[in-house]
Amino acid sequence: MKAKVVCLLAFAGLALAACSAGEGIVAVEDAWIPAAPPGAGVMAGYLTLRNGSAGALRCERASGADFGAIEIHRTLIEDGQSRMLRDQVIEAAPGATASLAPGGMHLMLFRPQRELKPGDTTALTLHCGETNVAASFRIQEPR
Ligand SMILES: [Cu+2]
Repeated sequence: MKAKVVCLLAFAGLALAACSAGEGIVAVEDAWIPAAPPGAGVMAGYLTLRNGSAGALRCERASGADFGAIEIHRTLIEDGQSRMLRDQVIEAAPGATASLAPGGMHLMLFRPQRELKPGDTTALTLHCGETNVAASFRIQEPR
């Protein structure tokens, strides 16, 4: 059984995360959330997950105190129509990178519990089997 690893990242955009000894580095880069109009019931979260560890990462769940619920979605364009698939899994083989970006996979962040303005940050955790990956997401103007 692999030990539980908690990775902490102080600021979005930093490349390094601190992990417990004996595990490789799992790093979150470019973790951001497009700003939404005040009162919006849902926001989206994006990040790049770099798996420098020896084991595959498979993240099936995410959590964060600033949201009522979080799902992992994938946007699909079919016949010019955009729709979202739920219950997606973020996967990264050892040495590989998973990207969540506009138009593809994203964290769907329901019911913000406080107003999140550009420049604010919010802490989210990806739950990847025995590994929890925590990252600070920065609220930014939409790209
Ligand atoms: Cu979605």
